[in-house]
Amino acid sequence: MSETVRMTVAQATVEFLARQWSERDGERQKLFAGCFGIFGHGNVAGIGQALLQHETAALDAGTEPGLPYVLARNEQAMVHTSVAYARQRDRLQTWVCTASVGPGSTNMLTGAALATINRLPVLLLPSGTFATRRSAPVLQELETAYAGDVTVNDAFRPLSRFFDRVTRAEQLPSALLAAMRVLTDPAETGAVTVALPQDVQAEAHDWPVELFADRTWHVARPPAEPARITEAAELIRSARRPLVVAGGGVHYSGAEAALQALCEATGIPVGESQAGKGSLPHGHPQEMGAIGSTGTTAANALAREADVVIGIGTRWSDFTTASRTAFQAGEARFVNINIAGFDAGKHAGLSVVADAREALTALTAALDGYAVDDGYRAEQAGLWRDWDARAEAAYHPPAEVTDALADGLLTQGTVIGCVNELSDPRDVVICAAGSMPGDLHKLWRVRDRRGYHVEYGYSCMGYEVPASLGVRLADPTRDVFAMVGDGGYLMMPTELVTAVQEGIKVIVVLVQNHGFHSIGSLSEELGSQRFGTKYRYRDPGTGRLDGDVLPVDLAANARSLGVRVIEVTSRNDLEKAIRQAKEAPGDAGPILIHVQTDPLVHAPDSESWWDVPVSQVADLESTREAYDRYLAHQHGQKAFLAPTTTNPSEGVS
Ligand SMILES: Cc1ncc(C[n+]2csc(CCOP(=O)(O)OP(=O)(O)O)c2C)c(N)n1
Ligand SMILES: [Mg+2]
Repeated sequence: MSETVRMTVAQATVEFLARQWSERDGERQKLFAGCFGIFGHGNVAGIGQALLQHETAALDAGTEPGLPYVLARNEQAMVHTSVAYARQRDRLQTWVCTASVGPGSTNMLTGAALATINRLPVLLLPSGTFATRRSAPVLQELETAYAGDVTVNDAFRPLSRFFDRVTRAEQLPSALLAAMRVLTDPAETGAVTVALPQDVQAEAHDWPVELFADRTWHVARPPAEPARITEAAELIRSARRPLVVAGGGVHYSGAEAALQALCEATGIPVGESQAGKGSLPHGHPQEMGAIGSTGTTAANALAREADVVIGIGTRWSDFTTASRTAFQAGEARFVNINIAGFDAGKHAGLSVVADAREALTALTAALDGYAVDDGYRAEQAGLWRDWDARAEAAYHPPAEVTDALADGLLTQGTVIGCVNELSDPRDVVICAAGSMPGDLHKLWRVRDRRGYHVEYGYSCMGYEVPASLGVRLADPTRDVFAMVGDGGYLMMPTELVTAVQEGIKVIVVLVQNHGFHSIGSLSEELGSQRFGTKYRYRDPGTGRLDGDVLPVDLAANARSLGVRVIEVTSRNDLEKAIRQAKEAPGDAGPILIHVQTDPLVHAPDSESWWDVPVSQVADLESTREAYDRYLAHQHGQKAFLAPTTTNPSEGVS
C-alpha cells in the first residue's frame, strides 16, 4: 500500500490544483493563478474551508498560497475575468472558479459558453446538491420528476469540453487528471467543469500522497504532416491573389513572427479576425487590418478577388467571412491551418492540422522562391493608404462633423482615436459587445501582439469590466482600457468592487449613448425602426419608448461603488482624463472615464454584409424594403462545398 494522507474531497482538490503547472517551449508556469469564488451553503464548508486552510498554512509558513482566493461579486463575471486572464497568457494559465449550489453555479453558464466558444481554458467547480440525498430537496435543488440524478449542473454539459460529477471521493483523481489534460490541450481546451456535491466536498478520504506531487502538463506544438505542407504550398504557388486570414490561433501559438516571415518572403497580404487582430503590427506593408463584416475596405477588396485563402487559427465565423459573401472569386480555394481538426475542415478547405507557428515555418520553407507580383503589392499599398486615411478621419473628424454635434457629445471614432493615441503601445484595449467592437476592429491601431482584446466569439455584454481585471492581473506592466457601452455597463459593473477591494488598476471608458446604438442601427437596416433599443421614457402620448432620455447617471453609479470617476464633455477633457488615468499608480484601483457620444455618427463603412434574417412577410413598408435588400445580399452567399485538392482527378474543373 502506498502512503496516504487523510483530507476532505475539497481539501484534496485545492491541494492538487495548487500543484499543477503548464509548460510549452521549455517554459513552465503555474496552471492556475488562483481561485475566484462566491460562497454559499453549497461550498462554504467544503471548498471554502479548504481554501482557508490552504491560505492559513501558507501565511503561517511565511509563503504565498499556491492557490490564492479572490472574492468576486458575480459568478458570471468571475468566469469572464478568468477567461480574459487565460487569453492574455496565451492559454497557458487560467483560474479556478468555485460557486455555490443552484443559482451561484448556473450564473457561471454564460461564462462557460464564452470560454468554450473562444477556445479558452477555465476550470469551473459548481457545487451540487447532496449526493446522499439525505436532506433532499435542499434549498435551490431542481427536483426533476422523471430522473433522480439530474441537477441544474447538467446544463454545463453542452457548454464544457469536459464534464464530470464527483459523487464518490474515489472518483476525484480521475476527474481532476482528465480535467487538466483537456485544459492544457490546445485543440480541446475551453470550459472544463467538475461538479462537486456539497456533502461530497466535506467527506474525508485517504488519498495516495503521489496525487499531490507537482505535475507539469506539456502544451503540445504538433507539426503538420509534411505532405500536407507540400500540397498547401503547391496550391499557394498556383495563386495570383493569395490572402491570409489570421485568427486567434496565431496569437495563442505565438506565431506572429512566423507569419511576418511568411508575408515578407512572399508578399501575401493579411486580413485579421477579431481574435487575430494584431497578428501583424499596424503599418506593416502586408497588414490589411480587419476582415469581414467589420473589416477594412482594403482587406475586403482583396478578399473579394482572392483565389487562394489561407486561414490560420480561425474558426471562420460569419463575421469573418461576411456571412460567406467576402470571397467572391469563383475559383477561391481554402487552406486551413488549425490545431483543431474541426476548424481545419471548414469551407471544404485543404485541412492542415497543426500548431500555427510550426505550420507557418514549414510553409515558408516550402514556398521558397514564390512571391506575388509587383502589381498585387502595389494594389495592397494603395488600398491600405485609402483605408488608413478614412481611419485617420474617424480619429480626427472634420469640423463639419464636430460642429454638428450637440454640446458635450463626441463621436465614437474620436473616443477610439484619443485612447489609441494616448495609450502606450503595450497597453491593452478590451471590448465585447455593442457598436464598439466593430469600430475597434476597423479602427484600432495595434502596436503589440497582446494589445487588442475584443471578445467576439460570444460577444457577451458585460464581459468588458470583469475582463479588464483578468487582463491586468495577467500583466500588471500594461494599462488596460475597457471600452464599454452604457448597455454593457449596466449588465455587469459588479467587478469594479472587486477591483476596489484588490487595488487592481483598470481604466474603464464608459460610452454613454442612452441605449443600444449597435442594435438600433441594425434594427433600422432590417426595417425594424430602432424598436425597443433606446433608454427613454415611455411617451404617454405615443405609448412608445420615445420620450425623454432617462435620468440615469452612470458616473454617480460608478462613484457609489468606490471608483474614481472622471466625466468629460470635450476632446480636450478626454485627452486630459486619459493622461490622468495613465499617471495614476499601479495599485490605484479602478478609474472610470464617462464620455457621451452621438450614436448617429458611424465609423467608415466596411463595404460588407452580415446575415441577419428579415421577415419574409410584413405589414410595415420599412420591413418589406429591408427584405428586398436582404434577398440581394443573400444572392452573393457562397456555399464553399467544392473539394480543395491539388489532385487533377478531383475538385472542380
Ligand atoms: C448578454 C448579451 N445580451 C444581448 C446581446 C445583444 N446585444 C448586442 S449589442 C447590444 C447593445 C449594447 O449596448 P451598449 O453596450 O450600450 O453599446 P452600444 O450598442 O450603444 O454601442 C445588445 C443588446 C449581447 N451581445 N449580449
Ligand atoms: Mg449604448
